Amino acid sequence: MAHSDSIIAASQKHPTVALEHGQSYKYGTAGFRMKADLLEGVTFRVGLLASLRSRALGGQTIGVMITASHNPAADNGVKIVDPMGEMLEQDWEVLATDLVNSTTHESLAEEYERIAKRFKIDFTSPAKVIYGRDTRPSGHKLVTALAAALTATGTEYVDYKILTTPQLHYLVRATNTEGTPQSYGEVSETGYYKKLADAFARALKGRKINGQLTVDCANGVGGPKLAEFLKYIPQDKVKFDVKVVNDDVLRPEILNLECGADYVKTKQRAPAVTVRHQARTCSFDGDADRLIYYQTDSDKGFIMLDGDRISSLAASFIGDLIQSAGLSDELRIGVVQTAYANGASTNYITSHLRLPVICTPTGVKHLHHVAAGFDVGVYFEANGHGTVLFSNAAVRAFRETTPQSPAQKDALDILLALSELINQTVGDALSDMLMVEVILAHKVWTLQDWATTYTDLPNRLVRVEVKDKDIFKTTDAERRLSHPEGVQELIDQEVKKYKDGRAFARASGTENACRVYAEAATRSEANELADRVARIVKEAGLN
Ligand code: G16
Repeated sequence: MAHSDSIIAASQKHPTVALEHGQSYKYGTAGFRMKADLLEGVTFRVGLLASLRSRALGGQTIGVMITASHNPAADNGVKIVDPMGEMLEQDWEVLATDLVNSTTHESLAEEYERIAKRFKIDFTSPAKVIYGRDTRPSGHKLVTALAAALTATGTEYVDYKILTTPQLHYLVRATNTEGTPQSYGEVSETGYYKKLADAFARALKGRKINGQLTVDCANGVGGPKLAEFLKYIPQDKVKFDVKVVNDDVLRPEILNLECGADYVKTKQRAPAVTVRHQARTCSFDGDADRLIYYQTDSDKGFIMLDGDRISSLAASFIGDLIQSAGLSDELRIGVVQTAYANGASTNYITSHLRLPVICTPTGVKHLHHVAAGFDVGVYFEANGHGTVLFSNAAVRAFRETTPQSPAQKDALDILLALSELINQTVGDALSDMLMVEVILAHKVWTLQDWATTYTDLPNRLVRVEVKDKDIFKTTDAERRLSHPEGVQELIDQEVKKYKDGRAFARASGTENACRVYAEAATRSEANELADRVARIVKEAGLN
């Protein structure tokens, strides 16, 4: 009973709140995410689990991130990051759910001991946790609860204060690889900036970035962090003209409000404050792990380059480089998408780029896992969340292949720089933005050039309020509903009526709502199909 007394005493100061309608807490796609005032006790308990996880893994450092990303300012969330910077292993999500739903302080301590016993945890061994939070004011209270759990369990910890989510992922991996041949970078926020700035300059290889880039930071943590990063760019080598907008983090109520990547993608329109015709613009979300590019144009209207576009741009550029580097026979490239990927993008990647595409359920943890099976695994959700993973064999080949020509040397140098520029732990808006800028500079492309690679099928995403989203269960990588019974058949009947029609409904993993996606040959048909499917879901969700 190593920590029971201290856990019970500390837990009394950070109790959980019973949810309405007897609902229970669930570790979902993005950890626990909900109204911030429900999260203090939850965060305390997540601290207990993070400590157990560290001890179970021989004292490796575990991360905890406090953020509700694209959700409204009143929400917050807490999630655990595994040693190599990946999302928490799925078996442990269940343990997190059990621990958080313990009804009393005593049963919480018992559950903690049970997990410790199951994993043969030695409480005399060290445990280490590092954590960060986004700019939400509620983060203060939550980190206090987290620190109380770490103290109660004799866990060493470092509070990195305000960070983007991908920065915390970087720091976890950097900490666990420090001093090893796999060292991921200096263990500091500065180390992250230096690594990215150096790789950015090397990947550009003297190519010029074409004109100013406007960056909408969703009034979140990405604003101050981007401003900080820009100071590290070697001015003698790179001219990068960035205009930062929506970077007010002092008024929490405007976080993600009518701006940011989620707003742009869902509404398919630019935030009012960035509307400047012809400006190359991109948006981060509230914790800077999603990225969407766009431009408003008097002739063509609104051009949006979402996660699917970033994915195909990266796959085609890296694929060409691998060919120029003479490595196409050695390295396998693949693309991972979700059901939200526009049908035209999937078609372009398979038919034009001739690369394999695998579809997984929503949630970067699913995509990341599958992408890691390739030598170069490109994964992006349509919402702009994603990255490109390089296997050890790929990085070794970039580093050790002896070039036979200047062109081959260039390709190998750029590939190596990209493998350092692109965040290997998780989707990272800042790192992805730099990757896009590098590719556009090499291709000498404008956003219009990029947009002409294929034509998106018109599509619409709708959020549907339902009584209990958990009655909606899916199959086939979320492309079909298995429950409530009969609902999928109703959706199928509607889809059949539309040319190039495709639609699906799924329960959100981050909000108490269902999402409906529809695409069809024309905008009005896509809208109509989305409305019809949303009505079916609304009706089914009344019970
Ligand atoms: C999180 C996940 C993403 C997912 C998104 C929306 O993003 O990390 O993988 O696409 O939620 O999920 P859902 O539709 O299930 O609510 P973020 O940026 O909010 O952390």
